[in-house]
Amino acid sequence: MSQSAPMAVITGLRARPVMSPLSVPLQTASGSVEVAPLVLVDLQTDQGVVGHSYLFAISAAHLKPIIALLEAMAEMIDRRPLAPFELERELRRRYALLGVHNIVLFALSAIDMAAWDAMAKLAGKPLVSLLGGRPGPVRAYNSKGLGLLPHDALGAQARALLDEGFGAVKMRMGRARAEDDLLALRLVREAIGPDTTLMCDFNQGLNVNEAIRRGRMLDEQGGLLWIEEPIRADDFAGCARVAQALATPISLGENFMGPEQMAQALAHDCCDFVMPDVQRIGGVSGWLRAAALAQARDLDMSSHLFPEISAHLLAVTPTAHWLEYVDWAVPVLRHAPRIEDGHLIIDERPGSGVDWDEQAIARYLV
Ligand code: SMN
Ligand code: MG
Repeated sequence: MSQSAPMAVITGLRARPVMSPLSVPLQTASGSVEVAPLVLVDLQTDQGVVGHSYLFAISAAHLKPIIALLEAMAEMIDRRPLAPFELERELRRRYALLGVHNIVLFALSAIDMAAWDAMAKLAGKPLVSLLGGRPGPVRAYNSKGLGLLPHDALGAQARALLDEGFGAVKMRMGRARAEDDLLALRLVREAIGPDTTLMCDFNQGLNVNEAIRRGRMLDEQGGLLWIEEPIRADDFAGCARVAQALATPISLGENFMGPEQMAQALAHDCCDFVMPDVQRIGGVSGWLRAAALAQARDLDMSSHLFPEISAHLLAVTPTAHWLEYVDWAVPVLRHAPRIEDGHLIIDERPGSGVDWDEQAIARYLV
């Protein structure tokens, strides 16, 4: 056997808040995003390698509590081996009484992602290779825009999003009147042509009865690959009633809080497609378990936000479906993801695709 390098040990964690400007503001049925509040995490090791990850805090008000959690966890894992599954077990044990949920899970996921990034950098490989896959193209849709815009702005924005190199886009729905969503759908479809893949997202904006009523109208109009989060995301029984009633597939998952909650949701047969979010599902480690749950039920699995690391993960996901592309972290990244012919191209650089542009960070730091 060849001699292997000694196991790296964690020596510190730095979490910095930035406000990253969006190239296209996004208005949804549950609030708008104009600037992305991000927490940038650096996990230091005794071998000089630093692992990176970032979190989306949703609102600037949540930056401080998330950073406080990260700093508390940093003390718990100080001097521990750089072994993500062990870190996860330890942190889950320490947070059992508080509950491994929501922003606790965000912080845990950030540490996990940074630990995997550092391991890949130490191995000199892209994360996808460390996980048993290969770098290459991952099919992606452009999710940057098509918020609840005025009708006359939709066509031009849809075409502009495709012109960035994509063959698929997602539009938001949940206007006060169903007829206005249907008109928006017709206008976007006219602008993108019959063969472009189109998804829609209600961001939990409806109740069960209204979701069934509107969903039937969308079924009739046709042409949507999926209807995302029509109702409250954790009402699994309600989601199951909606999915049962409609022909268009229902996609859920950005609010699955860890693989455990995903399993509970799937036990209700509440959706046709899943799309976990790497900061809520438990980072790389949580994603791998979620991918097995999706595989066991033969459910197509897409990603939510975080396209840089999610591309590596989808490339090793048995039922991989679509990567959601947004550019929200691009202002602080050294390398923007490369998009070609409807795909994000994972390149050969070691790590998870997250490296900082320190000059830009200095500009956006809060
Ligand atoms: C979304 C998520 C987070 C912020 C804005 C919009 C949306 C999506 O649900 O799936 O992209
Ligand atoms: Mg969504």
